[in-house]
Amino acid sequence: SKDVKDYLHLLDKPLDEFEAPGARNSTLGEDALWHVLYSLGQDNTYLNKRKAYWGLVLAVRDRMLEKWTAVQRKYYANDDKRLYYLSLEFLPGKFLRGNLLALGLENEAHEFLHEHDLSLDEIVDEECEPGLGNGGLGRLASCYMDSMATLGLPAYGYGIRYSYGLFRQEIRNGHQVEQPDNWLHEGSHWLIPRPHNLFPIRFYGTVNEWLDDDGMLRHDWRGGDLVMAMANDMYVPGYRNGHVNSIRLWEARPHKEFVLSSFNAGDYIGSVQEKISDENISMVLYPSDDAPEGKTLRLKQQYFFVAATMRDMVRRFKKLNKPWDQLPEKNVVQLNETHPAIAIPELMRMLLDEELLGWEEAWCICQKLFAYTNHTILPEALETWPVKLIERLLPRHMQIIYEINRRFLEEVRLHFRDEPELPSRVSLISAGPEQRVRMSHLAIVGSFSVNGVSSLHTQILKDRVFHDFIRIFPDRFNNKTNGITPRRWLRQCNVPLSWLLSEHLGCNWITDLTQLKKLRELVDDVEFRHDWEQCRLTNKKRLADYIEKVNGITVNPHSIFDVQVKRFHEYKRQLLNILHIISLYNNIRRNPDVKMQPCTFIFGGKAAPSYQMAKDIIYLINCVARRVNSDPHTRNFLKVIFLANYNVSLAQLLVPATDVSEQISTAGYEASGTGNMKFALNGALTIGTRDGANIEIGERVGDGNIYLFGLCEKEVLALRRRGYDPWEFYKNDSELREVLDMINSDQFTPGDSTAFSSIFNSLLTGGDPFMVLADYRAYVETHKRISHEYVDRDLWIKKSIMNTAGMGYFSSDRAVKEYIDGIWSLEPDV
Ligand code: T68
Repeated sequence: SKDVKDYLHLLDKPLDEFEAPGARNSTLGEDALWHVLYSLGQDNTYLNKRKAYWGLVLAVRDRMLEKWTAVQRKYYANDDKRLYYLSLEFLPGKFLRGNLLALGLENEAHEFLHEHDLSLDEIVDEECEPGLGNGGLGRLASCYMDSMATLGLPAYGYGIRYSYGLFRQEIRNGHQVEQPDNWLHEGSHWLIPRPHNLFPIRFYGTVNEWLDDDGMLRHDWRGGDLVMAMANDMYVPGYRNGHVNSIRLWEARPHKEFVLSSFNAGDYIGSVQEKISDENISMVLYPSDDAPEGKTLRLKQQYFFVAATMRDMVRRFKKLNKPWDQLPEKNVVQLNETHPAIAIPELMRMLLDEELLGWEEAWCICQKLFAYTNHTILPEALETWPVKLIERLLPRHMQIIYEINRRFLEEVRLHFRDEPELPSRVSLISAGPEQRVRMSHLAIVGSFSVNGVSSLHTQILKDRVFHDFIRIFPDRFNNKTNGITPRRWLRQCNVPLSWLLSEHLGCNWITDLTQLKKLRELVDDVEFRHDWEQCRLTNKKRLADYIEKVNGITVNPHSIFDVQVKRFHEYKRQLLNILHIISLYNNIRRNPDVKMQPCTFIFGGKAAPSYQMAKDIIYLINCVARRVNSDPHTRNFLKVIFLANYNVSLAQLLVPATDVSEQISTAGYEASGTGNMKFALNGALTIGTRDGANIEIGERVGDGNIYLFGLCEKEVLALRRRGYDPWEFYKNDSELREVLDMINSDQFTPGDSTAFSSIFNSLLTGGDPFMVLADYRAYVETHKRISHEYVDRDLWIKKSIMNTAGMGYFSSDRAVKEYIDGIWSLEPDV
C-alpha cells in the first residue's frame, strides 16, 4: 500500500550507482506487463495474482541476468580466484521478496501492484518454495550464498535440481503423512535451464590399463552407462551492491532419447524405461537428515553432481591457459559435509587419466584445493559406503581411494612407529565383514582444511571424533561458527522491528549486524521499549491469525509463545518439551485457581519417513494437544499447537513472533544449530542446554538474558561412564512419574494404552542415550522462572532487546568473512 512505499526508503540502505534508477528506460511494472503478454502469452490488459506474480518474476529476473553477466565478465577479466561451494542441499526459501529487497525494487513493485489493486503479500503466496534440503545444513548453504553475493565474492553454489524436494507433511489423525512435493509442476522461472551446459557422466564400466610413451602405467575408465548432467541456474543477488552470483543445479537427462537399437527391434517400452531410469538420479531428495541412506541411488546422486561440477570447474580453468599447479591458486572447493567428498578421487581421476599428470603432482593439487565442513558428530550419521558398491559403480575411483589410502597409511606408519593400532583407526577403509569407505576420512586426508560449525563442536571433533587426525594433521582443523543472513532473518521476516531498528540505528545494520550492539543504549528508554513490545505483539497477532486459519484454534497473543521448530530427532528432545507440558497440564488441573501466565506451546518439524520413533513423538504431541486444547479447565492457560509442514516460509512467520525459543538438545549432540540464532536475533529468549552455538549465544547476550539449564557435555559423558539409570529419576520425582505413567496409559489415546509404549520404553527400559529424564527437573524449574519473569514486562522486554543487541556476531557475513580469511584466501570484488 501507499504507506509501505513511503517508509521503505528509510528502512533500507540507499541504492548505490549500480542500481541507479534510470539505468533502464522501462519500469519494473512496464516490464512485468510486457512479460505477461510476450513471455506468458496472456492478456495483460487486466491482471490477476498469478499473472502479476509471473510477470514480476520475469522482470526481476531480467535485471538479475544483466548484473550476473556483467559480474561473470568481471571475474574473467580480473582473473579472480573462484570459490565452488558443493552441497547436496540448498534451502533458499521463496525468492520474490528477497530478490526485490536486494535489488532495491520493492518500492517499484509495491507501486505496480497497487495500481492493479494487488499487494505483495498476496502475490508472494503464488510462489512455492524449493525444499531442496532437509534442514540446517541446506539452509546454512543458502545463508552463505546470500552473504557471498553481498560481500561480492566470486563464488558458485553447486547442487542438484531435484524434481521433488523434501516431502510435504500433512497431519492426519495426529500422524505425519508424507506427500510428494512437486515444486516444479508449474515450472519455475527463477531457474534458468542451460541445455548447452551438458556433460556426460559415467557409471559402472571397466578400467583398462596401458603404458604411455614414458612407460608409465595409465588407466582408462570406459563402458558402463552414461547419463547427461544438464545445468539449471538460480540467481543470488547481493544486497544492493549490483552483484549477482549463481547456484548451478544439475538435472539428469537421458544420454540418448531412446535406445535406438531396442526401439527398432520393437522394444519400445523397454527403450523408454531406460530413459526414465536415467532421469531418476535427480528425481528426489533423500529425506533423512541423520542416518545416511545406504542406497545406490544416493551414491549416484553424489557422484553425478560432483563429476559435473568438477568438469565445469576444469572447463573454466582451461580457458585461462595456465599450468595445472595454478588450479588451487585460482580455485577453492568447499565440501558441505562428506556428501560431495567423492570429488576428491574424481579430480584425481581427471588429472591422472585425462590430463596425464603424475600422482604426486595431482595429489598435491587436490590437497591444496579442497576444504571440508563437518556438521555432525552422531556416529550413525558419519557416512560410509561399501567397498563392493563403489567398486561396481565407480571402479576407477575405488582404485584411486585404495592408492590414496596406501600412501597415507605408509606415512602414518613411518611417523607413528610405536602406535601399531593407529593405521587401522585412521584408514579410509574400515575392516570387518563388509569393508566400507569412510567418507569423512577421505575428506580429511584430501583437504587442507577441516572445520566444525561451533566452538564446542570443533572441540569435540578434535577431542573425540577425529582425535587421531589432529596429531597427524595438527594445522588442518579449525572452527567456523555458523551464521544466518540478516537480510532474510530480520529485514525480510520482521518488517516492524526492522523499521524500528533503522529508525534508531540507521540502516547499516542490514550489512553490518554488529551495529545492533548500540541497542544496549536504548534499553532504558521507556518509549523505545514500548515500541519494541508493540512490534512483537504485531508479529504475534499475525501468527495467531495463521494458527486460527490453519489449525482452527484460537490462541491468545498475550500468552507466552514458546516455540520448538526443527527436524524431529531424539537428540533434539522434543520429548522433554512435551513431558513438561503434560506436567503443567496436571498442575493446572490440580489447582484450578492457579495464577499463571497463559502459555502457547508451538511445535513444527518433519520426521524422516523411516524414523518410527520420531513419528511416534509427533503423534504424542498431537494427542496431548487434542486433549489439552479441549479441556475447559485448562484451555485459557495452555494451548498446544502443531504446525504442519514446517519450512522456510513458516519459519519466517514464526521466528519474529516467538517469546521463548526451545534449544534443548542433549549437550554434545547438536553441532551448532542455526534456528537458535534466528530466534534470538528477533528478540526471543532462549531456553537451552549448553550445546552447540547456544554456548556462544549465551556468551554474547549475557548470562542474565538466556536460560541455560541441564547437564553440560562433560557431565553427560561422566554420567554415561558412571551408568545412567533413568529409573532413579522415575522413582525420585513424583511429578515426572505421573507424566510417564500417563504416557504409558490410554490417557491421550482413549481405549489404546499401548500407543506410546515405544516412547515409554525408550525413555526407561531402553537406557535412553539422550538422557531426557536426567534434565527433566532442571528444565521444569527453568520454565517456572521464565513464566515468572515474563510477567515483569519491563524486565522481559529489556532482556529481549539485549538478545537482539548481542546477536550481531551471528551474521553469516561474519562467518563467510572468517571462511575467506581462514580458508579460502579470496578477494571480495566490490
Ligand atoms: C545440521 N546438520 C546440524 N544435516 O545438525 C546443525 N545430514 O547442528 C547445524 O547447525 C547445521 O547442520 C548447519 O551446520 C544437518 O542439517 C543434514 O541435514 C543432513 C542431511 C543429509 C545427511 C546428513
